[in-house]
Amino acid sequence: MTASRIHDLALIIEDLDACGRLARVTSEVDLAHDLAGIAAELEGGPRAVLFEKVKGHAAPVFTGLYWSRDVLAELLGRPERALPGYVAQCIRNWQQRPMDPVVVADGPVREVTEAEVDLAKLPIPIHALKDGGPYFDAGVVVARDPDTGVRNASIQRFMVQDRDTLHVNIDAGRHLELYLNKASAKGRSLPFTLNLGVGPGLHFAAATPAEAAPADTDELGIASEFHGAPLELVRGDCSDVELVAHAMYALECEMIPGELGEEGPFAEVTGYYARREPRPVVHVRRLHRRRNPVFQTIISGKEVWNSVGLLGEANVLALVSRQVPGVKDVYFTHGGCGFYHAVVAMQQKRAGWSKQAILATFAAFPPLKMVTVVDDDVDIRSASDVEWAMATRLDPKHGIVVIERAFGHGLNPSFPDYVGAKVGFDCCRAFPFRYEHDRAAYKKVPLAGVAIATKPIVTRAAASPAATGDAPKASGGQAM
Ligand SMILES: Cc1cc2nc3c(=O)[nH]c(=O)nc-3n(C[C@H](O)[C@H](O)[C@H](O)COP(=O)(O)O)c2cc1C
Ligand SMILES: [Mn+2]
Repeated sequence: MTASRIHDLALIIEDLDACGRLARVTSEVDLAHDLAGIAAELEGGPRAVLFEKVKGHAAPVFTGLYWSRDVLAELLGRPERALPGYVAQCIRNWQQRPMDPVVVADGPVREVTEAEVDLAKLPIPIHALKDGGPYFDAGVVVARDPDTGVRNASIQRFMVQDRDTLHVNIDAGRHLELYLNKASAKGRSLPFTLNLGVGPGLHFAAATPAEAAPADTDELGIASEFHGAPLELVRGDCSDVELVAHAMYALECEMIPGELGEEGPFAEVTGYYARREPRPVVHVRRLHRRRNPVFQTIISGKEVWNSVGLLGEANVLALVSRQVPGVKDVYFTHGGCGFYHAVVAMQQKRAGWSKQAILATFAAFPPLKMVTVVDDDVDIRSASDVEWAMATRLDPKHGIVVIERAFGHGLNPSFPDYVGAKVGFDCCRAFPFRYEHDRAAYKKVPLAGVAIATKPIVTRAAASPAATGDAPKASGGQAM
């Protein structure tokens, strides 16, 4: 897939289909729970999914673009393990010489402007069983700093309240919160656009953490870097905030400071429901769309772990490898929700630097709760390999760092009101290295040239499911 096509979700879907990376669900599906239920079964598989027939709607629903790093690697034309380094490089390029977006005269997102806003016309799914309603959870918010006019991009979840009202969750410390507070101080409302159905360049730009993209920079330029060309915007009708020219839908919205409405529950990236609480109200003033739009949704889980997680990894790698010589690679584990547990690989150069790596990693990404540092002979993407380092190299008396009452991520139930304890595990060999910590290794022998004879495996009665009383699992439908 070429960089010049990843700015447009319609082209991405075409390309995924052409290389066998798209599953089409052709049965009719209900937006309430069924669509997400099917997506949850297919989550993490080798294909993204297009729900072609959605009950009561003409537009299809697309999901799964980020749930497999293999698909992402294919999309970005890079080996999977090179992704954090590639993303870090794009962000570094942008920091050094930003390629600002351009405003163009027209774009696909303005093919249709609805005479009146009616969100019931959009195929917005209800995901988990206890979710408070249908949600936009994959749209990119573009807003302007009320003081400086600098643009910001972010992703927030929006619960649909009625035909033209949303309630939004803005986590503490987000730039959108800062902008809303600034608008409030000026006694003004905050206009923004919500752009639905975009490619990974813009999605990543929006998910770039504040530590890499401070509030005084236009982080839309990060998308330009991924695309290899300036991101295209078009003017809206209601304010000076632009729409993303190649989005599927763009909603022109307004928040009036102080206006709150109940939002939640929502099945979150943590595997828990986010609580229902009063959160900012959003008025949708205008709705633009393509003539044939596709609605993108993300079920909280692997897709977020691979997008927020990948951006977090890239940023930690960029910052920490500069601060602590010897840091080679970073992985945000899926068990850690892509947010809370970083595993860092390093080649130790001096005693004590593995502890420095723990401190620098926590500083580089505030939502982290756990940091595990291992030597670079450990596969940081393998939970059992990391456990091996912990089981054989961690000195529990001196290698565990606990930081109490630190700022963390409010969605994590062990951080009530964003405050909790963090823990770092130094699972590196004692430095300088001693013989007993040398990892045993075998000669790498390619099996291609080795003749191996086998017989089919025969399962004896005692090991078969029938003998243990477990019924074999029914296998309906086509395997993905
Ligand atoms: C799919 C997805 C959903 C997200 N949902 C929210 C959300 O509901 N609220 C929020 O504050 N951040 C959410 N985030 C994280 C922010 O978008 C992300 O941290 C971003 O960097 C914030 O931008 P800012 O640094 O400009 O504030 C989400 C991220 C992704 C990828
Ligand atoms: Mn920002």
